[in-house]
Order: sequence, then structure tokens, then C-alpha cells
Amino acid sequence: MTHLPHPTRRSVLLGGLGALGVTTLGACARSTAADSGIASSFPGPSSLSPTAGQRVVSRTLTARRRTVDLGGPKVSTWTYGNSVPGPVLRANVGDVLRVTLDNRLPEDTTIHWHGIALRQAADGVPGLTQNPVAPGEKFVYEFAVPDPGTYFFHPHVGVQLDRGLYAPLIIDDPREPGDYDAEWIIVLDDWVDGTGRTPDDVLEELIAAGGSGGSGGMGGMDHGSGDMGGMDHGSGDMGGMSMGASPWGDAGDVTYPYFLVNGRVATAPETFRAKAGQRVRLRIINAASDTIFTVALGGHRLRITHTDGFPVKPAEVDAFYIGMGERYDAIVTLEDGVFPLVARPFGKTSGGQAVALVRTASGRAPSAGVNPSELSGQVLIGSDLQPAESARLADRDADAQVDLALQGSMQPYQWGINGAPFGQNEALHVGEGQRLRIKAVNQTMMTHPLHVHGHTFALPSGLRKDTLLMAPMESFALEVEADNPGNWAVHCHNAYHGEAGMMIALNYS
Ligand SMILES: [Cu+2]
Repeated sequence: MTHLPHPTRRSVLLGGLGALGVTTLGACARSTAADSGIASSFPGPSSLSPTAGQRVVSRTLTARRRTVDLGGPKVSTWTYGNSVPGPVLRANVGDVLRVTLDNRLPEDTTIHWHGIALRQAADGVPGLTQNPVAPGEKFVYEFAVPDPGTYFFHPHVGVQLDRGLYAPLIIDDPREPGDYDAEWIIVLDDWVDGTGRTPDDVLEELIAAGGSGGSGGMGGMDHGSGDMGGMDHGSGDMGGMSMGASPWGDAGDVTYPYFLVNGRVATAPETFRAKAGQRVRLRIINAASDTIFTVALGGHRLRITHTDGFPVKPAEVDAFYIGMGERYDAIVTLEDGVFPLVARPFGKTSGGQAVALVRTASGRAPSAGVNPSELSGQVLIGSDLQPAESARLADRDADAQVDLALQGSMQPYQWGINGAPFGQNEALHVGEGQRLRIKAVNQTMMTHPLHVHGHTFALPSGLRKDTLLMAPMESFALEVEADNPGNWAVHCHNAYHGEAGMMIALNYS
């Protein structure tokens, strides 16, 4: 049995379907490219006509190669503009964003506006919403932003997310009181690009390490056996498969040399300054590709106020988990001194941790390896949050239902949804105006952050999320108001899993 040869989304989109290893899919359902939702061409970008009084925020983002200083290590990578993260993009709710992507990379790219319920023509998924933007070409993303909150943007091509191509997108609500003295944006990342390996190399390594063994099915229960050479498997943090204190089991597979806050390694951290007693809003974004973090601010408890843009009933915690693609906002009242903000990679034993400093007084800075006690205190699992009343979907019964099974394994390195990788699996369908229930189940032995484009779904508690950590064998019924017609991606936000095929289309019919 042969393993999937480089099951890249790009090869799917470029018409390489015939090259995909359908022989490895066993008895799983197969479908044609048309069924999977992939199209081969799209009209060019259409312009939006702003309504009277609607503000237009115009920017140009140049995607380019750049050498970036991470605070010691200098890496050749791909960036938006000159820095990692790229420039913060900020607008008010209701504004129109008009962003010109100028692609000066050597490869096709796109921009996906993660978490925004935008019109689908601007969603940035090649094959579902647009043609890829070729090197030397430009593409104009024009869309209104309907919901305030903390978002970010990144490419939706290959594993480009694991380069330096990401930046915060903050949507302000002018009517929100903003009961805080300062606001800090904290972007977390796992970093490998330019350290002797690129993300494309990493994907090749993962596929090679997966070998050609295994059952070849998409059942995904054959994970975890064999020699995983050089890969982290969470053994540091997990006690077997026990839930509770270590809920995520196998959370990531890539060994990273660095973990970053705002593009800085822990030995040269960014320092946030304020006065003791001030209230600060933290906007924390996990832009990593393969790393769940546990986040804490030494000497403080955090009051979690939002996740994935939407308000929650405030929850006081010592620390919280944040999966790839998730965002959390927290309010903290600052103590007097120098404090480490630590994002510790879950289940990874090398590469250290991501650190920033919060300084309200002079004093010695903690070391890069600082271990605030809050990390081992009460650690919030985001899906346990309760929604703010204003964030609830209208009370209504679901009138359509689909099953969504996350499947696959490390050996062989195959990931898919509903029996096959993207390109071979059958798109989910919903009618405009329906309340859709997605019965999502993780049938693998890894944790996956499930991300739905163009919508913010509700958990059974009513909590609104667009990215949900699903532990091994965990299931959730997610409800979606089907009010944003188009063809949308639903996928794992582990960049390597998504690229290997853990994605499915959700199409309005
Ligand atoms: Cu995954």
C-alpha cells in the first residue's frame, strides 16, 4: 500500500487530483472533484459599493521575502510588509475593508480573514472562493466587517501560515465602553522558517516519518505506534490518555526551535509598560501552526472577556489554553513590578516557551525559562466558557444536520474529514436560512482545532466560537445560522493537517 504523495491543497487546486493516492483510502467513500466543492476558476474580485456614511479602510499588503530579526536569530522568511507579525489592521464594525494584496512571493498566495463573517468572495480560499494570486499579481479583498473583536489574517495556501505571513485584525465597536486604560495585542507563534528548514520541508518530514505503513483507512485509530523520530508527542505533559489536568493528549508533532510573542524569542522579549493599578485589555491570538499554548501572566489572574471575537460571561482564571487559530481577550489589573507573560507549548519538550514582559516598576526581568505558578493553577478550557447573553444565537431548533468526522493518523501521515482528504471528500450542504447542526466528532488520537469559515458557531452552551479545540475522541454539536451564502472551508487549523487534507467544503445549495 502506498502512502499519499504530498497531498497538498495546491496540487488539488492545480488539477493534480489524478496524482492523489486514492488507493490509500481503502473502503472510504470517494467522490469527484465536483462533489468536493472545488472549482477551477472564479470571476475576478468584484468591488463593493459602500453605503452612505460607510467608512472605507484601504491598505496595501505586500507579501514578500524578508530577513527578520527575532531578537537574536535572524531568519529569512516571508512576511506582510517588513515585520513579523505584519502590521496591525484595524477598523470599526460596519466599515468596509479594501485591502490590496501585492504578491511578491515566489509562489501563489491568498489572504484569509480568520473569523470574519465576510462575503465569501473575499474569504481567500483558492478553489472555493477565488483563484490563487500568482507571483507578481495583485488581488483586492473588499468586504464589510459585521462583528467587533480580535481576529487575524494569514494565507490559505500550502503551509504558508507557518512562515511569517500573519498579522492581527482588530475590529472596534465605537459603542463599547472600553473600560480599560491600555490594550496590548499578543500574537503567539511557533517558529521554524529560516532555521535550516522551511515549513514545506517540515511537511515533507511529517509525510516521510509517517512511512507507508498503517491500515490506510481513515478510521484514525492507528496513531501513536512506532518510532516518531524527533517529534514531540506530548509525553511531557500527558499521563497516558488521561483527561482532566492534561486534556489534549497528542497536541502537536512538529519540533520548533523557537516560540514567539510578537515576533520575539523569549531571550529578547517585548516589554509592555504601564502603571500599577491600571487595567489592560489583552488581545491574545494564537497564530501558531502546530502548537497549543497554556498562557498565564505571572502574579496575576486573568479575567477572560471574549473568545474568537465574541463576549463571554467573564471568567477569572489563572491560565488558559489557546489552540491554533483561537483568540482570547482578557482584562487584567496590573500589580507593581515586572511580570512574565508566558505561553508554554503544550506537550512539547524542546524550543522553550514564548515570553513577553509586563513592567510597571523597575526591577530585574525574569529569565526566559521562568515558570509562573499560575501555569499550574486553574487552567481554563475555552469551551467551558459561558456566552454573554448578547452573543447567543436566537433560540431556534436546528432544521438541518450534517456529520463531520475528523479522521486520520500520523502513520501513515493522512488526515481527512468524512472518509477522505479534501478534494476527495464530499462537500457538506446547507440551505440559506437554515439552522444547521454540525455533529462534529474527533475520531483520532490527536487534538484538532476545528475552524469554520464565514460563520461563528454556537456550542450547546451557546458559547460562540469559530475555532474549537477538540480533544481525542471528543464530540460537539455545533449550531450555525446559515445566513452567509457561499462555499466555505471547514478545516483543522493545524496548518499541516489542513494541508494534508483535513478540510471539507460547506456549500449553500
Ligand atoms: Cu488537526
